[in-house]
This record gives sequence, structure tokens and C-alpha cells, in this order.
Amino acid sequence: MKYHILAAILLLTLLICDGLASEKPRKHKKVRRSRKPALNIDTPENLSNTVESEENAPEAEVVPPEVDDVIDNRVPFVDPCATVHCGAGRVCQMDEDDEPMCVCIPDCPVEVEPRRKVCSNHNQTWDSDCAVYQHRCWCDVGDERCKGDKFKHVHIEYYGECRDMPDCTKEEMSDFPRRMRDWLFNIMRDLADRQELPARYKKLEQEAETNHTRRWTNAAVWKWCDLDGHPHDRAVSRHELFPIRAPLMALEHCIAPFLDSCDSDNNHRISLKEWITCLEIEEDVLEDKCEDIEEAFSHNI
Ligand SMILES: [Ca+2]
Ligand SMILES: [Ca+2]
Repeated sequence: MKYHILAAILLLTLLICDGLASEKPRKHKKVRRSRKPALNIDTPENLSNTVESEENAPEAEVVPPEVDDVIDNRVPFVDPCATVHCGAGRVCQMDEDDEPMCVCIPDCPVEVEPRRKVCSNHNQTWDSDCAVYQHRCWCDVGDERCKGDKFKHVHIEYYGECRDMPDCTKEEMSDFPRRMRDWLFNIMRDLADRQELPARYKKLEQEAETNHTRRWTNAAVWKWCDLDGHPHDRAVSRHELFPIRAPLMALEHCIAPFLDSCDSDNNHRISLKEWITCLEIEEDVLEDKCEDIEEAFSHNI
């Protein structure tokens, strides 16, 4: 009987141990299954836990407040040349008294590409526009490298090497204002299509699209206002004409005589009236048109 009881106790002990042993892995499996999805779900609770754990992390204390103080106490370096605008061919440098001053550009980049070459008003090919402006600066300041007084006013006539330009015939010249008007309108339209037309000119462009009698006038007004930039004085100087003159010269040999003819009173400035007349647009006085455009635009902002 005793043996039976002992055998029963032993069997029971074995069963209990076995049962516990087999239950352990199940508990682990349960834990793994229940934790895994929680890692992928950013519940507000999990997020707040993350923030809290990051706030408590030692990394947060790596940057002590003293470091910020050191940065704040440093004298900030402001480049005095940052606000100085030097003309073409000049760069800003500090003089002996640590004052910013414009000097002739010391070195122009060495250009090997023919398309970087420019043709000057003396019909001479230069390596780059930089070289032209640098030389003009030398003559302006009396540098010994200046090759003569005539270079005091040297400027770029057109891009590319100098070439023989065919003469603009009478017939070509008489047709040129029409072609120029057409070109101006198409440029304005292209800029509008590409969302590159400044907002203050959009109304002009839209009116030109819908009202054909305004097409040429509005395109002409837009370009004239656009060219009258520096100085903004209701007149387009020779310098301000550069953005249309130089790039077009290689393509349109009549552009130079055409633009020269626009300055009818020969004061080296093209007024809006002269511009409109030159483009053969019949329109009354438009002298303050640019101001009106800018004023209307600023009121609509
Ligand atoms: Ca001007
Ligand atoms: Ca004039």
C-alpha cells in the first residue's frame, strides 16, 4: 500500500513538473505575440512614452546652456561687402582702413568656349564679357593696363565672335517694327504661359489676349516698363536696352539700327512715346503707364 501511495505521489510530482515545464514556453510565446504589433502602432500613448523616454535620455543633456551663451556672446561676423553693389567689371574689397570699396575685378575666368566670346562696339572679339568690363574699369581708374581712352566706353555689342553683319536694307527696316511688335507679344505670352511674367503685368497680358486692338500696345508697354529698371526714371537708356540688344544682334541684324532710330530726339534715352512711335503703334500719350501698373498692382495686394 505504502508503495502504491509513494508511486502515486511520485507520478503526481512528475506530472506537475512536466505541466509547469510545458507551460513556460507557451507564456513566452504569448508575450511575444502580444508585444510585436504594439511596436508598429503609434498610438498617442506610445508616442507620449517615446517623447518621455527621449526627454529623459542622457543625450538631451549633452548641450549645456553655457554653450548657447558662448555662441550668443560671440561678435557676429558681418561682411561689409555684402551690402555693397559694384558695377560690371568691379568687385568689393576692403581697403587699408577696413572700409569696403569697389575695385577692378582682379581676374576674369579663363574662357575657352567660343560662345563665351563677345563682340565689342569697336568690332573686336573679347574672350568674355568679364574681360570687356574689366578693361573698361582699368581705363576708368587710370590703370596702366588700359590700352587707350576709347576703351573708357567699351561695351558689348553682341554675344559671340565678331562677324560681318549684313546691312539692314530699307525693305527689312520698314518691316522690322511689325516683326518686333510680334516678337514682343509672343515673348510676353510665353512668359505668362510659363508663369514667369511678373504679377503686375498679368492684366496687360490678359487684355492683350482678349482685345486684339490692345495686343501690340500692351506688349510694347510691358517691355518698355520692364527695361526701365536702373535707374527707374521713365526712360530707357542704352545700358537698359542691353537685355534685348545684345542677344538679338546675332539673330536680327536690323535690331541695332532699329533701336538707334527709336531715340528720335537723340538724347540717348528712349521715352515711352518714342518707343510706341518707333514700333508704329498709333496710341496717345502713355507716359505714366508703368506707374499706373505698379500703383494698381500695389492696391490689389
Ligand atoms: Ca531708366
Ligand atoms: Ca530720346
